[in-house]
Amino acid sequence: MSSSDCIFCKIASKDLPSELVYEDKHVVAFSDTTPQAPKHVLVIPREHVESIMELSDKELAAHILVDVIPHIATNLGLAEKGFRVVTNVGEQGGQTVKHLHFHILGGRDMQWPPG
Ligand code: DGP
Repeated sequence: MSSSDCIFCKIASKDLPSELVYEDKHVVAFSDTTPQAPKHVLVIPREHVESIMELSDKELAAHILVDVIPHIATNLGLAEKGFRVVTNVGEQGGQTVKHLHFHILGGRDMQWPPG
């Protein structure tokens, strides 16, 4: 299912351009347009899922976390020094795009706590 007014659905279907980093049958990853670190990639399911609160497909969740994110982080050269994975949920979580996405951030020291 895709949502006709969702920009990430349009990126997944290539109706909107993106700097593609990775894609397969279930997942697309592309560079963030407002990078918060030297390497900043967004990983999304092709299927429109609003956030992890609506993510019921365990195979898809495992694919993203076990296969895709480590693969991309390795390809970006982030595996050795480390990186951060973030998924914002809802208003107080700071989610601005209502299509599930995992931020991969790396290439600099990260601070904690986040803002
Ligand atoms: P969040 O705040 O967690 O919902 O993150 C949304 C991210 O999506 C934010 O870092 C900016 C990025 N973004 C928004 N619109 C676009 C777009 O059209 N293309 C790309 N590549 N990134 C976008």
